[in-house]
Amino acid sequence: MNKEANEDNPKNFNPAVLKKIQQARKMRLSTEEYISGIISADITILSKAITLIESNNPNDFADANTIINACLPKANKSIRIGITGVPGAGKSSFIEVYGKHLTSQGKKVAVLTIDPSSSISHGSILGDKTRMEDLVKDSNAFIRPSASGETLGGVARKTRETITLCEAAGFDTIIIETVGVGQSETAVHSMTDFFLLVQIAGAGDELQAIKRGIMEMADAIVINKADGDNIEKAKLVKTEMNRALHYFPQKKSGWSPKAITCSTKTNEGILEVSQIISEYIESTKNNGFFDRKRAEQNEYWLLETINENLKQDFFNHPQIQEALEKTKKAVQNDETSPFAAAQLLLETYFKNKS
Ligand SMILES: Nc1nc2c(ncn2[C@@H]2O[C@H](COP(=O)(O)OP(=O)(O)O)[C@@H](O)[C@H]2O)c(=O)[nH]1
Ligand SMILES: [Mg+2]
Repeated sequence: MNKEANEDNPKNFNPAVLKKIQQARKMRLSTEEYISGIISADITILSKAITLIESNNPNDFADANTIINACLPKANKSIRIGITGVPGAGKSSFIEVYGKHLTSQGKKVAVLTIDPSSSISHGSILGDKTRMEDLVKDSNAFIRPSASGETLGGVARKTRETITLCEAAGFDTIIIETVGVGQSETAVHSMTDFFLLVQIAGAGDELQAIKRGIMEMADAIVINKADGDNIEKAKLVKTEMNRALHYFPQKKSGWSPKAITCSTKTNEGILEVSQIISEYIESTKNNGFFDRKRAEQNEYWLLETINENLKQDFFNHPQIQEALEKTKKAVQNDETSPFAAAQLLLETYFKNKS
């Protein structure tokens, strides 16, 4: 064996390399190290802390909660923007251009994604990463895809906690992209101040958003890809959208949403969207809606978390799991009513809860 490379002879190691290896080995930091690292805007530590709060290992829960609680007083000072729209509408492209616009003004931007399907379709995340090439390199931007292998409830809770950590690390604008399928819009809407819907002309899904109730949540709609041959079509959709918005009831925010065209290729309309968002924030801060909405969101997440945990505890209870299988059959065969059976199962659960 070559004596030079022997572990007992570390003199031959480049000290910088050795330090890196030692640092990598020391994966686990103390909660104090995490907290001070986040507050001093150390991005490496921020990333590690997010990984810790995303962990499903019960041994990590106490540390994660300590870190989140320590970050809370430093959080809450950002603007949170939710972005939705069908896959391919140009959400990531929009975030890249808008994000660059914000960082060029000295803002610090964190981009998070809510994608409960990411464990199945890694593609969407990879696509996002490559499409935000410029923003990824920007030292005033931080991009973090959502935790994979999670239910929507799990992803949503962790995203909310990630917002807290990013805010404590000094990010003043948090942008959250949803995949635009399923229920993820509702989750993102309930953790952001401003909700932007990205649409495209001619995809046949202009009306989908109305059907699915997403237009009602939107504070603004951008008709993206308004470039080349598509400009006229996009303008037409804009007019249609503005007409449709007119029929929606007045929003509690006192804000009247509007549709505009934009292109992430030509940057047309980006400044206008930026202005709309600023106006919205100013107007809702002035009329008290901004703070009221955040307080309501906190309450919503409190109840949501209790719901989730109770449900999980109930369905994971060994006695319930066994009884549930039998009860399902009994209910299918009309041997008992679903309501009486549910009552019985709940009683069994509470009696056997340690
Ligand atoms: N012509 C045109 N193409 C765009 C525009 N914005 C995005 N795209 C393209 O549309 C595709 C989907 O974009 P992406 O941002 O990944 O959409 P997402 O799935 O909504 O995040 C990509 O190929 C983009 O290059 C635009 O303003 N004009
Ligand atoms: Mg995307």
